[in-house]
Amino acid sequence: MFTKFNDGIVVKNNGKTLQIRIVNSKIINVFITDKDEVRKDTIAIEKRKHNTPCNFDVSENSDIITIKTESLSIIVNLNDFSIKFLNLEGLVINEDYNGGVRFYNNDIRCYKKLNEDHYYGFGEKAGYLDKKGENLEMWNTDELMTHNQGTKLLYQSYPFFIGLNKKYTYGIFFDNSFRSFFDMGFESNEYYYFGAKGGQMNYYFIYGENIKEVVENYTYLTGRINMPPMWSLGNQQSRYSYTPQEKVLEIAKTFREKEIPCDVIYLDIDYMEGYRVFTWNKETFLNYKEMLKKLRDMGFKVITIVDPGVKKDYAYNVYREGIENDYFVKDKFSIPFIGHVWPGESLFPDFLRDDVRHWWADKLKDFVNEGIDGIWNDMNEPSVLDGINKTMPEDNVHYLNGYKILHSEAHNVYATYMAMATQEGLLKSRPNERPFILSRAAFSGIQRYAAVWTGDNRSLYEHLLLMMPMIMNLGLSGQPFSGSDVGGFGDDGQEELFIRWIEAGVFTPFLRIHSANGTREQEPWSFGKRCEDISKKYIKMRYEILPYIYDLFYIASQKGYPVMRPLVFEYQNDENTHNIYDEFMLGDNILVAPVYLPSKEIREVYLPKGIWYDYWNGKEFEGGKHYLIDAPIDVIPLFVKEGAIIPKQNVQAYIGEKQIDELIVELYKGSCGEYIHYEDDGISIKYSSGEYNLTDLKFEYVNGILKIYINRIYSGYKNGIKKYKFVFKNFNKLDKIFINDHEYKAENYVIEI
Ligand code: MIG
Repeated sequence: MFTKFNDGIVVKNNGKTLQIRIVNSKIINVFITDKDEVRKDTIAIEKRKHNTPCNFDVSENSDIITIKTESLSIIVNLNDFSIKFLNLEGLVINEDYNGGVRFYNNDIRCYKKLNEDHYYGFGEKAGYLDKKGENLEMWNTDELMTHNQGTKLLYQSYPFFIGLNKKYTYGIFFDNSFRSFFDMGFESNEYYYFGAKGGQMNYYFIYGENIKEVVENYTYLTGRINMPPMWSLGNQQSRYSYTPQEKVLEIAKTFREKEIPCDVIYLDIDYMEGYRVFTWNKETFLNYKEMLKKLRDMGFKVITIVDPGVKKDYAYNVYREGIENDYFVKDKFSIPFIGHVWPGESLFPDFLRDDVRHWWADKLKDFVNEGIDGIWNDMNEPSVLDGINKTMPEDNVHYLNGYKILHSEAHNVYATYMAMATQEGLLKSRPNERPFILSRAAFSGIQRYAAVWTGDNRSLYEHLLLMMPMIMNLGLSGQPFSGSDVGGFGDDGQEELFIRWIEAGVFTPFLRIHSANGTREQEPWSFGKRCEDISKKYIKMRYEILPYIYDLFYIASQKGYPVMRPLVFEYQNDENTHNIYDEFMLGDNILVAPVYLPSKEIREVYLPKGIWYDYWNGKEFEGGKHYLIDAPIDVIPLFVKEGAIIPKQNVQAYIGEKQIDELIVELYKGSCGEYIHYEDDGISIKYSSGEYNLTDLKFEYVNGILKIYINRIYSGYKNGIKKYKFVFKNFNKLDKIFINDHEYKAENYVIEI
């Protein structure tokens, strides 16, 4: 009945074909079709040169086929192709409901039994952390009037979720770029389903012993972030728009004068000439080269916005080249499609085509060569202001790998292909530097090309709260590098709200202050001295804990783990954590509990099991309980786990201002602790050929004796740390301290070596 191949099996029955591929022992690809067609990957799947061959056995017994890998059994019913996944103990982890897959013309669905308590992931969705009981939809959408908690469609699409119950965890990635649907127990308490308005029933069942492993396996499939340039982890300032050039320089200077660290300044759409991409406004940015040089001299990086829409204007070379070479997306009559965006009538490069991406990359290269450090892609859903449903018609025509596809299929991946073109352009300009791209729209796999932000929020406390589950679910969906417009984009910023937002924002992976035109100015000093001082305190703290944050990006690049994590990611066995969306973990050592209500100087905090130390005053707490924590306006509740090791460094005005030779290592009391610290030059791609260091820091603490071990486990980077300063937190009794078996005396709980 079935044919066995080296990566799986194919079975045909009742006019349907089922293909099961064993990607590895825990990642199983299921493809079912009622047509004569081959399975297609979307851009989400990372192309790998070497897929590790995986052993599996297949057996057939009347109507049942059983496939066994080292971790799973997959049982297929040959009558209806329904599938069950079991672990090695024989526990059913996931099973089709009522026959599983259905095809209704242009609507395909896969029904599953609903046995899970929680569903996480789905990328950038408003609402809470857990999506059980909701119906969700994936269609990249520019919510023009700014979104709210209930908004269904946002800018990005990640057809991926994680199911959790008391006994197991798994993920499902539905590799389909059409408009897709996920009904997670909205319609029924017995089943859930996912489906799409077209394309293929092509999904991956992803097993993991816990959420961590599911995310690791999901990102094995869809790829992991490359190390970002270190400056992109610094503080970034934006506004729609800083114009003219003198204003940009004034903002930059103010940061330096006030000694508020800042690495990046953004130029929003008004720097362009009539919103023509790759041009500069001849009046307001006449001397842009001089401005760029001055910014560089002050240690600023510059990121400009680049939208996809190319202005229809015969006198404009980008438009002419695009038309002459036939690079734009076409309508159903094969005529280049024209839609209204910022430049007025505009055309949209078909980024799905290789030749179009190379062309765009060349344009971009010349543009950034003049002194631009990174690119911000906006309006790339693509948003069309006068379009039906805010975008282009679904029967518009694109070409992918030489084949015609319709916009209904290209829509959700358009931005990711644009990010790919942008990455190519930045690398053409500076082949040895790490590119930085910020994108508004995205599809699964975007982490290989760009960071994202959560689009047009508002200056409301509700939006400060909302950014937490959004960034956490993005992290669980393979995108570790995201942030929100700090202070809020729409509506006028307010002093207290800004303070609370910056307090939380410095612990999010991407830190950028941004606000809309016409709203109240929103720089750290715009709301008076109190706000300026508190903002400065927290932005400085961001620069202090940069080694810790950078290490988390290293882990993200290796394992796909989020930088900003929901508590359930670390404490899955503690059910109290399962839907906490107003606290988060920065890595596995720091718990952050932002205040997100006005005039609140106290907040309730849940601490998971274990011992925790209040970051500010060292007070010890026993976890597994809720506490009321004082949070005066300049304090965000922060807790550090027992046995934590936190690397820090001295504050700089911007990253790279000073050569940093010293690593400050804070050890928090516990019977033991271990931490791996990563270093490289922070800017070049040399780390990818081995120019980095890994240092294992470890301690044991028994009967007042502390033994520390520093062990260089990989050495490839020469300009690394030369000095360590150990700081001991909460160790009330330190009789003897050894570092690599030499005894040291601590002065004021500090040792420098
Ligand atoms: O239609 O470029 O989300 O960050 O400032 C508005 C102007 C277009 C939307 C982005 C926002 C940006 C703004 N853009």
